[in-house]
Amino acid sequence: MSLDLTASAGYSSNGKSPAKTHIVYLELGSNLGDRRANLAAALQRLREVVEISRVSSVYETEPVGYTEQPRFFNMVCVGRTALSAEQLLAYAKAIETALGRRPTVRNGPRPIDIDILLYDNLQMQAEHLTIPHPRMAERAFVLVPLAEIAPELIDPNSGRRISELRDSVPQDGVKKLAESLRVPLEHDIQNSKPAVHVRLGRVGVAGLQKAILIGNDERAQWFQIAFDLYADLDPVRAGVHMSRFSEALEEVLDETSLTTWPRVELLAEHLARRIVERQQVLRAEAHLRTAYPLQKWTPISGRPTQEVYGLLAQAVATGKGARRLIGVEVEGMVACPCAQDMVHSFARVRLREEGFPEETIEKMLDVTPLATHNQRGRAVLMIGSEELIDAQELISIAENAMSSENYALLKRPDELYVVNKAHANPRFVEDVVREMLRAVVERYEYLPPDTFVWASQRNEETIHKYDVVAEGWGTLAELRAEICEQATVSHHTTREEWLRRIE
Ligand code: PH2
Ligand code: MG
Ligand code: MG
Repeated sequence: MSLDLTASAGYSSNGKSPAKTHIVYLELGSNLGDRRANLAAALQRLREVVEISRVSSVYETEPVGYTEQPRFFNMVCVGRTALSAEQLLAYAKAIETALGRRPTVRNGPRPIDIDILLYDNLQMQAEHLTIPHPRMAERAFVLVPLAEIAPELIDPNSGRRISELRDSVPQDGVKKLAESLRVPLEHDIQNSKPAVHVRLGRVGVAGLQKAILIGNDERAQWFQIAFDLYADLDPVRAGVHMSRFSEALEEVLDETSLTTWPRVELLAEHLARRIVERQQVLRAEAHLRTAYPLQKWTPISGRPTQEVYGLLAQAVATGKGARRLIGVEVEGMVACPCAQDMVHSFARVRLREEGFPEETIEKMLDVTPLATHNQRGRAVLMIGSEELIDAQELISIAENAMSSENYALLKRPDELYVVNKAHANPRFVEDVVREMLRAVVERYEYLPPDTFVWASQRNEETIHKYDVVAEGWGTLAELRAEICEQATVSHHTTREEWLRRIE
């Protein structure tokens, strides 16, 4: 099965950014505070404007110039930037200040110093900025780390290679540290043995949030998606590597084209498969949830209104393959048939007491909307299929299964319409779920018998302090047998069973 979500352009997590076309070499130095942490913090902030491609080792160096000060940690890095040299200088100064640098004597001690060494082949001399850096050709604390990452680079001033320049200066005050910014970790605790030898079915991260731009040039939209990602865990492994879940997510988003309108179920499947590989586990799960806004019109006044639905996807993958579900969550209005029937009887009694003839009473009861208690209901409808199922169709099936749809915006004539509609279609939670199942069987006649369906309804009761709930599920084969042939089905395949049937 292809996981390509189509076409060309890839996903974007941060919209469009300007092309980073200038190559810049920077030198970092620190001789106050936690020098390694200062270098790391400066690099981290620089990454906001420079796409850093290489960093040198860290060197401990004798202070040059003003020598009555602590030894420096120095390093250089190279990257691409969209900023001009002046903009980059201003940005570097802002980082220095943010990291605690205060004005002192020239060449005095500082928590961080960020110098532009080279900017493309630029040669410039301004009051506050000279490029190439005016003293770089004589400074071993610059040339040694620079030659480490770019020995063949030509200094535009002298026309000489950096490695040559390095060889022309004494290097005894410059010592490479055994460990640069990373300190080696001695133990892989996660891969050690746990105290108790038992398999865990689900270990992972829940509520991981990510904003993703989905769509193409004509229609693109940001979706704030929440991810729950799980792996199963061998009895002999102490833990999963939690960071690999978000890494897997980043990788999958980088590789996946999300130009087609939300196909979150494919994203879920791709993710579950990737987690199996990255975590080296037998089974992984991905659950996604996002808001799905649709443009609707109010029923009578025809006003445009944005209605927000829930879009859900779940996938399970093993080494052998994957299965996925797409689903929707829809709010609507549900009127209680039982209370309405009591109101009906009561109204008849009252009308008789008032002396109306039976025939008139029947007519009145027929044409007058009758009171009942109504609730805000929430339907969830999910389909497990290899086919791509249109979420909007599921939304309309779920919405139509309730007494009435509801709206964010209603003018008074619309309100009357909704109230009348709900009272003309009273439903129990059971009715709502059964209607969803029936409508799915009718709508998806073409889908194979192994297709899975799951429907639930939860009503926030107004006459009670609790909610009422109904759920139904099964394969299309089972539901068709029951609904179309009134057959007795002894067991309905559960979601877990269906998800486990991976060839
Ligand atoms: N920076 C200076 C002056 N002297 N000496 C060493 N070893 N490292 C430096 O980064 C450094 C220096 C002015 O910025
Ligand atoms: Mg300097
Ligand atoms: Mg400086």
